[in-house]
Amino acid sequence: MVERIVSTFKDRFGSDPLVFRAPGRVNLIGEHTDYNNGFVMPAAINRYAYFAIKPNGLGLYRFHAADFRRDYTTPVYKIEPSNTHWANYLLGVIAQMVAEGKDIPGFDCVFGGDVPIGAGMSSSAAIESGLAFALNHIYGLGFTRMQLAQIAQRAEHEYAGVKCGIMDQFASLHGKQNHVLQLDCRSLEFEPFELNMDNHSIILVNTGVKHSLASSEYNKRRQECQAGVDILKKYNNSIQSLRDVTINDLNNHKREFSSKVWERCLYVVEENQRVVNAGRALTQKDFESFGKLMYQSHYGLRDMYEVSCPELDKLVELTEKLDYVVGSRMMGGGFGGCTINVVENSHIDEFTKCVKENYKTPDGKIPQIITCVISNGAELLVY
Ligand code: GAF
Repeated sequence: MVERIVSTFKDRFGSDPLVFRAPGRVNLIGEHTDYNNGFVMPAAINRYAYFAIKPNGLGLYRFHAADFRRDYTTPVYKIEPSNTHWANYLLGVIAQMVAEGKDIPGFDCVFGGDVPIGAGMSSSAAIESGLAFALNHIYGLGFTRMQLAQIAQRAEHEYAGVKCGIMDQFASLHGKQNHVLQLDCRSLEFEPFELNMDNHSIILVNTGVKHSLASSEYNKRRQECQAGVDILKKYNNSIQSLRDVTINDLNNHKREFSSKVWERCLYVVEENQRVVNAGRALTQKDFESFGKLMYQSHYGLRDMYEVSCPELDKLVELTEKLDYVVGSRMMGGGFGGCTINVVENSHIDEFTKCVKENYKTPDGKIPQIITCVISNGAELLVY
């Protein structure tokens, strides 16, 4: 991948670039909690967006998307959302840096990667975070990794139209080899803890579908959670987000909630508690309890938060009968993408065989099955 990006850069722009990469992520548990100021447990994985980049002194941003063989060029004074969908992830980052008062002179950039698109593994966050990290380095902008994550998150809000939380960009920038990151999305404090899964592995199965309502429903969930907070804060003005809400609060005011909003809020409050319990289970190497929490998370996402889909449900249901799978659930925003599974190492082949025999993607293919290696966050590469 690095060679391909560098040689494409040399062919197109005729000089030697610096090369950066930023990873995609998995999330062990804690879904749709980040934008509710709650807890998440992501980890960066060995799938990356790569960037070959160099200032050009021409007053132009010149991008080449190696995976689609497409170009996009714009003068530095004209940063605005584009009709070219992929360019928005990059332009959004520049726009946010400019909004922070930084001067971003023209540069050339070839990028590409191997984070599957639409699989819930944060290919877009890897692109935003990777460019943010690269620009911070080449122009000496002085942002911290957390500030870069916030810039990348705002880029997604403003230029991609998805009002995402901080989890994906955070994980792409802060990943640590063999560690999961337990993040408190309210204080932004986090603790990387070593993931010692003994004789288990984390395996993703890609449904091969991404339903088109993913981003509109995502933004709707955010609004529904806010609607719940607005009700509860009339009674307790210290409530700023669902993170500050207890199940008692919800029960006490249930009559004021529509049934949908109540279920959304209850899911989030319960999921936050699951992340805390899951952290404890993992440190005690109690994989059975951890697995149960994963299933509960999935059922909540399916029945109360309503962001799953038949393909994800089918893959999770398939594992319920397999005693060598300790836990399984949909991962990420939902409406397609991957399930995350914790599987005993001695049965990985059996698991793979079972999935292949019982699930086909909508175009009739065998689903992609990925064994995850937990990796470092965004970095400069020596090539
Ligand atoms: C997507 C978003 F980008 C994240 O911020 C997070 O909300 C996730 O969905 C759901 O947990 O990946």
